[in-house]
Amino acid sequence: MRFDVITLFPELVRQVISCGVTGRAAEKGLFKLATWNPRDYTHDVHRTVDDRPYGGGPGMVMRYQPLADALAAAKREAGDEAKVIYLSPRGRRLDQPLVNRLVRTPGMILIAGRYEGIDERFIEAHVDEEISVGDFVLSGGELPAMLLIDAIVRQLPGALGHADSAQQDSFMDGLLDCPHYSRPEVVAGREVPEVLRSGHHERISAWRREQALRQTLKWRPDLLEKADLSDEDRRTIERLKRGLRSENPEAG
Ligand code: 9D3
Repeated sequence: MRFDVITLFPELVRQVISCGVTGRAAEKGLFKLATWNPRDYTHDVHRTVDDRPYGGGPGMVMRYQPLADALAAAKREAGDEAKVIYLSPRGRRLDQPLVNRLVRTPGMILIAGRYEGIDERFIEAHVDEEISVGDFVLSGGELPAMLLIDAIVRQLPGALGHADSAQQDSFMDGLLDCPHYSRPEVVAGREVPEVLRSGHHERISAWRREQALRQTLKWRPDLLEKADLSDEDRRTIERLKRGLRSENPEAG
């Protein structure tokens, strides 16, 4: 897999991706990252990448030509088939199903914008897909591009030390995770739940499933509508709801 990122801050993207899981995956050769700076494709002495918006208004717009020339350079290395993705506040919201689809593509060219955005004609002419990371305002597309790369790379076979962590992530897909504990057995007067020390693997699995349902009911009840639930899960949820209501009679 390869990622080509078109960005005014290539060192930022490289530094973040070089850390942790993504850094080790790069060392293992699981993916390649190349960056392309539109500023390197300008022709004026000031190396101008932005200009004032037609029609007036605040802020600046990224110029078409440096972006198009940076993209052409990226495509010469990535290949003409590489999908071009623009990280954009108006795009489709990133979620795990979208990540899982992108994991199955050989690579992509990511466009990270700055200022108020990029010239619309660049999007019309060159962009295949627009992706947003959520309904809040950021200063540019670099963090969203890094976030997307991180989410994809950790799904690549061999990226995680623990062989089936990614598998387990997608297995648990739809529910929040259960709580985790490590040594010592007692800390600040709080004990590790007894069942986790019992060595009884069936009881541990049942406990973790119930905890996952409990966390989801408490923090993200909306997720339960789409989650893949067994009849046993549904009975557990009804029992947990009765428990929650007696703790907090105001809530649903
Ligand atoms: C005043 C209208 N703003 C649009 C919401 C202008 C604007 C703000 C921030 C235009 C671009 C940006 C920079 N944001 C991104 O490049 C971006 C982004 C984001 O701000 N939120 C969530 N996902 C993304 S993906 C790229």
